[in-house]
Amino acid sequence: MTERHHDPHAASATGMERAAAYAEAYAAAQPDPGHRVVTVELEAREFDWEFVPGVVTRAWGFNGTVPGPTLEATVGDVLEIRLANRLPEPTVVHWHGLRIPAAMDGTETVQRPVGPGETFTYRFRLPDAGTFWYHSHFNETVQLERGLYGALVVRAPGEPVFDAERTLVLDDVELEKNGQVKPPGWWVESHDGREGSTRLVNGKQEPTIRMAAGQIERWRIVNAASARYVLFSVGGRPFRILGTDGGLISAPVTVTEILLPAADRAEIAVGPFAEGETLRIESLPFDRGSFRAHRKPERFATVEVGAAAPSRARLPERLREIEPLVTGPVTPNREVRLGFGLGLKHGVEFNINREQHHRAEPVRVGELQVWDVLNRSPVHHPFHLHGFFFQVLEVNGRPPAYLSWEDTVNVPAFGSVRIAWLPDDRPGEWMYHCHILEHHAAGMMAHFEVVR
Ligand SMILES: [Cu+2]
Repeated sequence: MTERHHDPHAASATGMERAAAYAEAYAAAQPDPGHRVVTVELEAREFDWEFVPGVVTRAWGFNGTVPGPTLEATVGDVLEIRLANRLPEPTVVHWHGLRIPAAMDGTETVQRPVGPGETFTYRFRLPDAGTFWYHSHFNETVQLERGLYGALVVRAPGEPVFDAERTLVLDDVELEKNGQVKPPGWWVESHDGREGSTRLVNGKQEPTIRMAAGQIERWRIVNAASARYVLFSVGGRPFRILGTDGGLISAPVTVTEILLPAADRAEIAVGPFAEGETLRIESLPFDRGSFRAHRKPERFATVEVGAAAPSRARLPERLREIEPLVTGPVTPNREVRLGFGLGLKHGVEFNINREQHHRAEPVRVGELQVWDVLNRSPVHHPFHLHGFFFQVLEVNGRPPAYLSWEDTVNVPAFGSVRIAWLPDDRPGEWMYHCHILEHHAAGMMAHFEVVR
């Protein structure tokens, strides 16, 4: 089933205007002195993939793997991605978490979808270090579920040193008896979003990760699942949070679990462990208000700790300084109400401010935005803002445990999150939406313009 939602509130920019904005953004994308242009060919196509060993699934992905290749570069580099679409349907690629020009955001709002057999080049300078990801932003409930996503790692000089680094892209997939990805469903799935029973790390079902005893690793975790919230645990052991969506936090925070809603990222320092230990990487029970509850831990992978190796890891007390956008009392200038109704098309019709595919008020460059995101529904929603980082001021009226830069935040059922963000000079069409793909498709999203 191909879901092409009619979206009456999308931008009304003409093809000429879009082309001009694209040409301007392309020309402006120049590397910093001493930096380079990292060129990547990405081919979106269908291929055979074994999510489960011995079970052949027709997947959709980039360059024949799920996830697609992990793209790596340094702040100040330009990334140039030449996308070739060999799928039987259109696609676009969204650069999730990147503060790049609107014309390169990779949505149907800012570009014509790339048709089968067509190519499109994204080109932008990388402004921030962190763990990001790229994914289809077209017919998402099908295209992401089949594997059209990958990680993007941007480094900066002077980052903390670890013994090893891994990128763990979490996902789940629902396979039918014949091994093929189950097409999108209705009712329960429209409410909960798709949660597959086959849990994946880097495209493989519950793999084994081998670590050396005595070492500390930096793990970059991306939750690429359509809907699943992962309450991430490594055998219940303490680990340190180093960073979130928008890069490093001020100082490491020690926890035993971290909640990763759909689309969220975290960077953590893991270890040291002792030789011979076996630890489960799992999602602990978490109730997000879905019909299908998670009452038991669910395994994503297993860590096997081998012989000891020397450690050169050094974890500084301070990671970087983050200036708060808001320091005193503040008056919100927008309410974003996440709501729902019932309808025939999707079953549960999720909306924003009572409107599916809402058209919201523009914001002006340089004017501080303080938004109350209010959840008027009995399920949690991961709220995602395209193209800009925000700081979370309050969750259900309380300040968060630490200051961070985010592009995705969980808004608890019947709860609220207050965020602050500053539109820098990147005018154009942007959006915010729930990152449960079924909710997004049903219309829990808003378009808005950043204007000068
Ligand atoms: Cu949602």
